[in-house]
Amino acid sequence: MSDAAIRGIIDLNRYPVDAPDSEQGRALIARCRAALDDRALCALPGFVHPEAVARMARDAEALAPEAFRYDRPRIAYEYSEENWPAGHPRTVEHPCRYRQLLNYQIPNDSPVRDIYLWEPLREFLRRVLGYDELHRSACPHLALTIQISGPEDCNGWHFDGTDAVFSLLLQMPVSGGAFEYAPYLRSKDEENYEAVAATFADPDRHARRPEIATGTFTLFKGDESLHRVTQVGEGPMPRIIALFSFDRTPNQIYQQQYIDELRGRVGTA
Ligand SMILES: O=C(O)CCC(=O)C(=O)O
Ligand SMILES: [Fe+2]
Repeated sequence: MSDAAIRGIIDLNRYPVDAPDSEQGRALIARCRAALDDRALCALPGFVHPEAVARMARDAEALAPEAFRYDRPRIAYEYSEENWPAGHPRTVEHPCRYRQLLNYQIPNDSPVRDIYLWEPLREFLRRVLGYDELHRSACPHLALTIQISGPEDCNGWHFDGTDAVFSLLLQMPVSGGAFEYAPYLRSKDEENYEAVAATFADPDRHARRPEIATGTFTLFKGDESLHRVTQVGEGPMPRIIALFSFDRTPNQIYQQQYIDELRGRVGTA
């Protein structure tokens, strides 16, 4: 990816991701880190130029007929074999419906992939998170995905299974489709089920709804922060968001993890 080509996509004057050791680059990293520490979310508005955002949204809509349809209630947690009492936050199911373009369906020459594969961005994110290593996911399905949500689609309350999630909002519907979250609601040591239940019951009181404009690149601590996307309203424009998957260990393939887990369960691993 040439410098000029990436400059046509990312606003590098505003966000000097490619110069992490410059004064401005260091300041940007510090600002992102402070936002993540403070509220589990760092939004970089105008990260991608409007024309590039519009093209990405158009390309995604053109591919939408091929996207996979998900329509199955989910619980907020990874499934476990423990039996939780009815009504416990671990058993409550939330509607979850959207279409998703999987990694292998997104063309190699698309600008969302240019962003994902651009080395300076990976290095920038690694520095923001303060990790020794940060790798692009090797998953042929979920490394880079685009979610497309039309009327009545939504993403139910959940915690992510990965440390950090990176997204780029490409299009917003006329109504609904808001991202809501409760920052650092749980930690590695404290599940804080009462607060989770309270958030399910009264999101207006317990969750935040940050204004996120299209073209915003967002870093989010989704593993510790409960979040959802509210139902999209009627109208022709779907909500479209690109999701970039990175991991602290190399060669992560989500499907392989599931297969390994299943093997572990039936004792043939
Ligand atoms: O669409 C969003 O804003 C968030 C998506 C999300 O939470 C996820 O895919 O895990
Ligand atoms: Fe999530």
